[in-house]
Amino acid sequence: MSNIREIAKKAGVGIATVSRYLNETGYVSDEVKVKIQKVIEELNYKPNALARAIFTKNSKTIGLMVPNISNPFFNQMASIIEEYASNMGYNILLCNTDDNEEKEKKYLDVLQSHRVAGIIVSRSQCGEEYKNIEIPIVSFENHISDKIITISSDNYQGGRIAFEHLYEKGCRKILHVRGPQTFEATELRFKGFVDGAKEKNLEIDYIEFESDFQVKMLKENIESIKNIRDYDGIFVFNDIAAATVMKFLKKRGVKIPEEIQIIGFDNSFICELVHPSLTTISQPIQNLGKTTIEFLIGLIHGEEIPIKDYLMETKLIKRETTYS
Ligand code: XLF
Repeated sequence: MSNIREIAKKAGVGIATVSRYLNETGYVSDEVKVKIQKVIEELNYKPNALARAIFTKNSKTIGLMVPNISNPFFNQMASIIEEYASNMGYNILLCNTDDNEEKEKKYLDVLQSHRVAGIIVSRSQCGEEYKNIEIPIVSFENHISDKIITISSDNYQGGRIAFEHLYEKGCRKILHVRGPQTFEATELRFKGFVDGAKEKNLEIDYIEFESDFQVKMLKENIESIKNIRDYDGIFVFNDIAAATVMKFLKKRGVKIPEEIQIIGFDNSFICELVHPSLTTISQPIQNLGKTTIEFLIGLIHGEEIPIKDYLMETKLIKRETTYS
């Protein structure tokens, strides 16, 4: 494989000039740039990214940890982040943690050893591990520490909106399918929903899902509900789980929305793929993704961004699983 010495020799310039050109660390005239670039292409030279990262202190690579790549919400979020990062000259190293603490810790080590310039972590299941990390970090949803920016939707408000909608549409026997208790976002949705119900002196039943990443697991959970026809409204903690609940209801011959109205959370593309189309609470995914990556790149470039929790508004998207 060709190296920097050969490039310098073939281009008739010094090694230091080639290094300045490759690492963008100093002046190189336009004429010399063209010469060097021509030789690079002739030799099909590929710079050693890791060596360059150590030298320039910016690998131009960002670690993106997602909890569940098969959830439509997170694959949509990952592609928004990837597109923005790429436009800013950054590459993404994607890690799927499966909401597993050990996997997250392992990826944290891997990302650091690859000298990433910064890390975005979604729904983190760790805390301590982030304390001594010096590279910029932005957290999506779970709050890790007061030294790390957290970005999320206003999940509490979303839970309240979901309750108000079901109540307004006449539901009085309501079931909530709650997310795992380690998901801060879905716990807030649950709290907002229950607080709304309390104001109307209504009791809410709930069952808890253990995860959102295996449809099979969700299915087993929902199939354990025997008395589903006792309910006239269901709020499910996210859209992928809501689609699973809908499948189960239909299998039991329940008419949606005539017998049971149902509402999800996210506004991911599956809302339009299921039948009837799913009413949901939208997370402003475009804005969440863009702000997360913008903040991270800002921190990498040394910008002063206030370290706090940033909340983004949610809103009701009415479709066919609730009355219009
Ligand atoms: O972590 C929460 C639960 O699932 C996240 O925002 C999601 O709603 C995505 O589907």
